[in-house]
Amino acid sequence: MVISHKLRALLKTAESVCVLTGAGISAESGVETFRGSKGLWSKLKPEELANFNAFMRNPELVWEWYNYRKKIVQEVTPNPAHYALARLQELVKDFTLVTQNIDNLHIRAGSKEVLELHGNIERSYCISCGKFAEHIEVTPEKKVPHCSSCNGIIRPDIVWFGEMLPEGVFESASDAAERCELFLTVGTSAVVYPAAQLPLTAQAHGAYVVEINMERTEISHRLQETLLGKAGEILPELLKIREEKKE
Ligand code: BV8
Ligand code: ZN
Repeated sequence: MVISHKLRALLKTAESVCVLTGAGISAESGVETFRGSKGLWSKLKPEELANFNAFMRNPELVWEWYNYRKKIVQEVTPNPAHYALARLQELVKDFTLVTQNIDNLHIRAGSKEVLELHGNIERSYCISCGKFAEHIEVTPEKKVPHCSSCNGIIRPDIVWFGEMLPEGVFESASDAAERCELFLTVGTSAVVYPAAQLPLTAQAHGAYVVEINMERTEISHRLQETLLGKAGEILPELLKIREEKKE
């Protein structure tokens, strides 16, 4: 993999860096991605599951899907890509990590103040009173958890299609994209908006935008550089260049 002089120089000097991650960064941990041949969506259609109406129509099915994903997520561990970003955050003064993932792996790898655009599978809340549910047990008989205060239906704290992103989170992510010198987009097919807008915002504000992905995406042609390969191999390489700066 060839790293350009420009990227090498920025890795040594940049003091403002913004990173957007997608499902691809968790692939090497064993978490399925959404699109692509073996992707989650190949078996299930997002409109059938990841939207509020589908949930209200069939909460059992949607809970079954999220419990299946929650089980996987709890069984896997962060991979070198997650750890490289957690370490990079310690070396860059103004560092913002924005993720589309709901798998909690960045937090488990030690990243701080992660901007979770699409929520987090470890959190759930009551759709009637909004109370966050602590650790909920979904028993086989009671497939859909109900609120301990008002008995309302509990839903995963995840942003479904057609839903607004959490208050203020996308704004903070856009601010970071606007002010950064270096923007990395890692492991995302860049088809879901408004998340996919962030690399383009960074680009429009003069940042050097680098894509790290297994394949080219819909925005590759608009970016300065695409490094094709595994995030778990490439990100540790980029971190090494930053670490050299320290000596
Ligand atoms: C909103 C639920 C506004 C959580 C998800 C028409 C055109 C444009 C936009 C729209 C449109 N119609 C509707 C929209 C808006 C819609 C959208 O963007 N739809 C797309 C599909 C067309 N967006 C929304 O609805 C958003 N809300 O816009 O509200 C609004 C305005 C007014 C009033 C009300 C609302 C909400 C978006 C959030 C949706 N939730 N999922 C869950 O169950 O997880 S989206 C889902 O896709 C996931 O959350 C995931 O995060 C997201 C993006 O997927 P990726 O992370 O990119 O994963 P993917 O598999 O696609 O790609 C992985 C990549 O990694 C691949 O390229 C692969 O090659 C690579 N890879 C694999 N292995 C590796 C690797 N790379 C590196 N290393 C490896 N080892
Ligand atoms: Zn309630």
